[in-house]
Amino acid sequence: MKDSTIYNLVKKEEKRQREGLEMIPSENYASTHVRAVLSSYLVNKYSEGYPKKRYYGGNENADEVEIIAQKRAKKIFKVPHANVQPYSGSPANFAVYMATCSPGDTVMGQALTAGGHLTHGHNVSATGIFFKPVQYKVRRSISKGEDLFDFDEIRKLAKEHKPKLIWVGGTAHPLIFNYKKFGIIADEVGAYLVADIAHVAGLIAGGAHPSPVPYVHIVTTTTHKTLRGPRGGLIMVTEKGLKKDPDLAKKIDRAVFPGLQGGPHDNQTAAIAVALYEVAQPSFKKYAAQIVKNSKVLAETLIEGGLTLIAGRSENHLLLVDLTSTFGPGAGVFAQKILDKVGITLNKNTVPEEPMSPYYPSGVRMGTAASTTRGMKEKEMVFIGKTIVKTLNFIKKYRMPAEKEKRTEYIKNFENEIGKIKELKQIREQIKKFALRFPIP
Ligand code: DSN
Repeated sequence: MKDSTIYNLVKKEEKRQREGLEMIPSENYASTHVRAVLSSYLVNKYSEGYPKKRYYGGNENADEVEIIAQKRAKKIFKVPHANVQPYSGSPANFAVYMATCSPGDTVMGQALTAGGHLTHGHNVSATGIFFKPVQYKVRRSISKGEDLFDFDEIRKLAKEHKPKLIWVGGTAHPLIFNYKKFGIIADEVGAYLVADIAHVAGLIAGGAHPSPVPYVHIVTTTTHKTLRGPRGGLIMVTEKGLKKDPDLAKKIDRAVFPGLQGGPHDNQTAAIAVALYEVAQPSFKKYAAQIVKNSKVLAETLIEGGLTLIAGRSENHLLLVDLTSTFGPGAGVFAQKILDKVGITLNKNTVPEEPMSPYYPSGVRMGTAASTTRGMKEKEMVFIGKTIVKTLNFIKKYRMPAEKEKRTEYIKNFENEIGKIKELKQIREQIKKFALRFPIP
């Protein structure tokens, strides 16, 4: 018995992914092996507990799978403890709060609108509701070579609020994180320091980026972004973490289960193990290096095309375009929509000191992890960058209304008008032809 409704939608999604360019920096293409294991018989199993200490029978294979996933994570990231059970990044991060804080404790993280993450203490997230968040920001414009962070300001905030926990890591941060400087500040105030490396885990694992491990107590990550695995999460405890609290690994494990989750998703654990096997191959090193090279070339191409980038550069897999000076506040909406029309998928994003809101933001965020998986290199990045610039030219005459109530109508009209532009249809065909030259796994 086949559910043709869902089957057809899955096939349509496959076509969309093949014929378009995935430039959302948190997306990637998992290998066929990862996808196969995800739909294996492990999907049927219940394994509450940890290997050799389960609450159900029949776990001899699930135990081995989880032990292998743990071993591979520890070896790749050079840590003494890894928990591979978090369902994804947000539960992984919440488990860290459970293990290290009590409700109401002060915590500190990079503001979402400044490139951080919801779970680093944003006010609408459980992490900002059950804990007392202090948020640090970044500078909007810096000179060449400068860091986006103002470390004097971050130190001042930490000393004033004495957080129990500090987060370093973000989702829209185009530069390498200076984990060492964050480590010094955390030590000065006696806070736990957690690196959320969800975006750059693959770059760290592949040796293209420095590791936070010597400077932080805990590391969390998702497994599906630059790490190129299934959707999932990892929490790792470092030697520094065990020195601060010898029970930290146990506390993390207890926070994940039974604190927050029930049975682990064994099929997901197996797929994480497969992804980590792939990460350990020499080809992954080349992949990680190529992601960064591609991102730099894409950044240069966009700048040459007249666009403004936050930090003026990219040092990792992503770049954040500030559209305020070129197309006005809120232009991220127009940019995402018009690029969707030509088959280039990226996301609207807030910029530091965002003048509008997360729903009508003034920037777009894009990345190179997925296109690099397809085998695209510098030459292809130049083509993509030029196509983005050419396409964005068509949003020149639009300005997001300042009055909120006028926006829905205005955007509808914008969509109608761009739907009639012949050149956009031609660009869509070019992108399709180009994308099909680079197969997806
Ligand atoms: N949604 C992820 C991202 O796009 O960066 C973060 O959770």
